[in-house]
Amino acid sequence: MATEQTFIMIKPDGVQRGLIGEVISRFEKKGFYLRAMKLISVERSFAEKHYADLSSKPFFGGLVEYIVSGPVVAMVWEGKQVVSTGRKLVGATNPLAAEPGTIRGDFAVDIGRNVIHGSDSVENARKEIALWFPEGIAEWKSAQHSWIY
Ligand code: RTP
Repeated sequence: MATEQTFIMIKPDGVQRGLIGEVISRFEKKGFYLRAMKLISVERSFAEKHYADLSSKPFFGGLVEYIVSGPVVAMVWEGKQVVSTGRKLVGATNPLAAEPGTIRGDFAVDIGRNVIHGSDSVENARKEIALWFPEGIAEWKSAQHSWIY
């Protein structure tokens, strides 16, 4: 099973509601490594680029408004199969359909305020990491690595 990287973003509602620590804690406790993180507000054009695949959807305008409505936490997490497993930790897009125990299942009710984003494929993770971290990511390895693998 390959070591992967995924892009995780705590959306503006998650930041405003004080869920940053909760999200980080869940990924850390699972055994994934935080490789990069920043709190930033993004421009409309940047949010449109991130969600370009959804530009034809009727909710696109509202989605972009939502993402630019406050700061977000952009993160890169690393580990075995972290892309698909990260999506499991995040939960279904519609929080009412998301299982309890997932982040959306535990902390959200509205699809338009669903707290968190997670890359849906290794290829999209690569693109999103390049978009959000054009400065690159510092090399390091956790001292706990051998206790998890
Ligand atoms: P994300 O990209 O944010 O991780 O979400 P996702 O893969 O689970 O879902 P996706 O279909 O890519 O949708 C992106 C975000 O758009 C908002 N959305 N609103 N019907 C609606 O009003 C609707 N559908 C989607 C959600 O914030 C979703 O996370």
